Amino acid sequence: MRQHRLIFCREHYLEWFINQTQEIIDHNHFFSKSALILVAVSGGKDSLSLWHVLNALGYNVQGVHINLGIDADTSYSDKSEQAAREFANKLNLSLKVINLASTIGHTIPDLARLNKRPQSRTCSVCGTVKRHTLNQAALKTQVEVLVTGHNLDDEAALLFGNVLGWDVDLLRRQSPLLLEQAGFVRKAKPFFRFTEREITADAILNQIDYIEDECPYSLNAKQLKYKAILNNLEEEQPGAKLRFYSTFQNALKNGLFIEPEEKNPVSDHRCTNCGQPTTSDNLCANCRLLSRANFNSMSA
Ligand code: Q46
Ligand code: ZN
Repeated sequence: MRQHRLIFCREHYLEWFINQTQEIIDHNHFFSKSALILVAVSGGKDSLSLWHVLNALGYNVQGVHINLGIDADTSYSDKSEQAAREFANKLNLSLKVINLASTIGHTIPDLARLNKRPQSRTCSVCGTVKRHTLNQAALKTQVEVLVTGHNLDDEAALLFGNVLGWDVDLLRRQSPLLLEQAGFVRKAKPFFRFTEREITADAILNQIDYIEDECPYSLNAKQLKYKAILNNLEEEQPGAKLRFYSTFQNALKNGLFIEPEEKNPVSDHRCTNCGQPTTSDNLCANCRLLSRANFNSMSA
């Protein structure tokens, strides 16, 4: 690991990884040992490794998986669900599976199509629905915190995209910890300092059976291009990704992009359908997607 100037054998790598995770959680005050934690489990290496390490550290964790109904031909979503279920069974952990086709009547590709979104915008539909569904699941199970397996590569690429567009609202909210506020559960990303490669090493060394297939929609995603750019930079300047992300976080803490007090739109309104907070006067983004899809499928 050139960015840390460290070389480990298997045993010491696993020890380093688990200790680092604990340190990141404590240093950032993510959650306490007594908290009930919901892990968003996709079936990929990041979320399974996160679930594994939190369980090993003695946290009270349960999982939630959303079957998105993606790619009937290659069974991408079904294989992801299977990986999550097998992992839960192996470790005797509790997992709740939410199948979108049964709960809301549409898969993600259907929702995108019925909302007349081009294929390239499927991820934004998926992101809206996932955020909504996970928040709802966390509120229902009354957990204290929802955790996701986002890693440094994800966070740095997201930051890069937000900086390219100078999207101040998104920049202001880009944090590994989002505090609980009316209608929104507390969210944490305990792996935000680990690179994808470091997490893959943990998953392989722990013999975690994760799904290696990529979601078919991820191939066009801008995020992948940003990751490639940052990886090139990292190759030349080890530690560049971590510096880019952590100096931004420090700047945020020091008041960069402080939200004007009068401009806190989140808690102003509630969705008239589901009751979750929204900036709109009527339906939240998730319920707008559903209502358009239902309308268009009836009139098709
Ligand atoms: S699952 Fe959904 Fe991702 Fe697939 S459709 Fe895009 S956002 S790429 S993490
Ligand atoms: Zn709603």
